[in-house]
Amino acid sequence: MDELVSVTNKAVLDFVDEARALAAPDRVIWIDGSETQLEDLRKQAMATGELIKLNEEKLPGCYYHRSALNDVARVEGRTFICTRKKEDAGPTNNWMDPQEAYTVCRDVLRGSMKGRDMYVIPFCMGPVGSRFAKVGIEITDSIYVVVSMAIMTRVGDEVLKMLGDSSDFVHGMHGKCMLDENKRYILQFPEDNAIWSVNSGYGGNVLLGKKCFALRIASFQGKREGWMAEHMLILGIEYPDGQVKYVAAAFPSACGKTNLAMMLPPEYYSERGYKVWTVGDDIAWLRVGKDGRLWACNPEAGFFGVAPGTNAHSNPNALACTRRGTIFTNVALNPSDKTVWWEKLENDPPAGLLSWKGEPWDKASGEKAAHPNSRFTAPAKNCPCIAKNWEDPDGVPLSAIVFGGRRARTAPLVYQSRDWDHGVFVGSIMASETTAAATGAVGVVRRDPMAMRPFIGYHVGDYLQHWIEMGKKIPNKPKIFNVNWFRTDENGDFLWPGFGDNFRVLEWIIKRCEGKVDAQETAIGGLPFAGDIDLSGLDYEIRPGKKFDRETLDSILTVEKDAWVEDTASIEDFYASIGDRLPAELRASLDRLERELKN
Ligand code: GTP
Ligand code: SPV
Ligand code: MN
Repeated sequence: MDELVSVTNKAVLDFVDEARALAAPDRVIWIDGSETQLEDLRKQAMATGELIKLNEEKLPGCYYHRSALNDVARVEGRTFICTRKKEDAGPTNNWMDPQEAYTVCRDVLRGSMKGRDMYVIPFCMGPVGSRFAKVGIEITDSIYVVVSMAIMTRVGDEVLKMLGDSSDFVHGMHGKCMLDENKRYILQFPEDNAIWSVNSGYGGNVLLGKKCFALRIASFQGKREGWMAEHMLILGIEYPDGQVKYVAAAFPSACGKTNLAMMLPPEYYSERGYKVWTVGDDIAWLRVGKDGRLWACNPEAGFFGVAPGTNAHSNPNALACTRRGTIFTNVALNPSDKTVWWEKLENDPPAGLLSWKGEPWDKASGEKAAHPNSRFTAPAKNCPCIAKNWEDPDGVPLSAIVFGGRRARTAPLVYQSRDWDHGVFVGSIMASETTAAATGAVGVVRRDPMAMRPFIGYHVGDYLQHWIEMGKKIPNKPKIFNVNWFRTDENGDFLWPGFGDNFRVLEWIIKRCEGKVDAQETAIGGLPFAGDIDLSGLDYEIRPGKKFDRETLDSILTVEKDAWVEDTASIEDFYASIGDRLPAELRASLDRLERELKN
């Protein structure tokens, strides 16, 4: 028997009826957002082993989950943009004809929820009631998805109330089905405001509010409506005098957004009263404010963060987020006291760990206890450094936009673009080594414009053009920079200390925005004079016996012409793939770069 509900929105009811007729669940359960209902669902999931309750004293309200072994990351190869015209999906996306896509998915979903419950999750991206917030309805047969969406977004009756009788919502249809990876499909229909996801139960494939909606569908909406949806963290830097400056930064998956968003400034700075406040760690919706500045909102309500590497030194704030009300996925489990572990959490793993696969873990085997893409799903309100204004419907005004990839060589520690259009060029030529956040090879350098390659819901050339057009609408533009925390030496050791010490680079960036420091003009843009990066109190060993010093800093603040000439060849290939939708402004910037590298 279905639960009795009094939903009157015809479009929502039709959508749910259609899903019920197709998937044939035993019952339909409407998620109302109440703690009582969520607790009941967690209990059901515990009974089947889908969730394991963790130690209530050490990790109150926390749960452990393992996904299927074949289902541990986003699947870019099986993610499609289903526009009516193939050319509108562009060269960076897989494309499927919408009619064919619906047919394929219907065949997979048909009868797939027999013997299961179907949950209807009304969710809101952005604070409920905000004029910029957007509503989705996600249908799913996974309790894991329900409880995760309840952390990552705002869910329940208040969202339906906000929607009223409007049909302006994203139709999200998810079914775990048989978790068959050969029939796994993550389908976005930007022209229909719809997302269909089948045969996965993991993260970005199934928490439809996140990458599928807040980036792929929203980027398409933003192009139409004159705003932008970007893969960016948002942070505020508080100065000793109480002023706060905001920065948004786009780094590809697993390239340091959560860490930068929650960073603790080095002691040298914190002692003087500098602080960092988190507004968001993964997604930013950007709009031009009435004051002519660019304003950024975080549409999410939680953090879906990479667990390995998170510890009391690298990111104490992220660790603090995970101490209550958190779901851990694919980390290692300590069954004796029901706590969790992952690589680099502490130096010594406790004895008797079960690996992310659920097997006794043998440290000597060389296998990782936690999957490299294991994650925590934690409420944003847990974050000790969450900005007081993080839910302000207007967002926060940006002083700077920062792009950055994971590159062992070529890209210097930091440089500044000459102006907005050149900044768009700098974002468009971003390249980064692939990581475990998506299936496939790790460590392969690929072009990843604005860290959005897997998330642009339309043609990349049109997307870059939209960036150029937006620049014309922002009278008081943020300055645009590029950073690279990941330069390595010949042994593969990181040359730059990273993490909290990245504050030193942020400080230079804000000084540049305020015209308080000079830069050396080069072919790629403005680089700092090494003396202007404050190294006070910095003590970092690149490897035992080799300390970071001024010389190391010089080495990552130079433009290596040979490497850049090699890079421009690969940029030419990438631009050629974009074809005639490449903005002329970007072509001109590449020509200028090539010319200046010859001098
Ligand atoms: P997604 O959630 O996939 O979008 O990832 P993210 O961009 O938020 O990356 P996150 O901050 O989780 O960092 C991913 C990995 O990069 C972790 O293993 C971190 O330890 C490592 N990392 C983050 N910041 C730095 C840094 O400044 N230097 C170095 N060397 N590693 C870093
Ligand atoms: C990313 O891959 O950029 C993530 C994780 O933030 S997921 O939600 O799985 O996309
Ligand atoms: Mn991300």
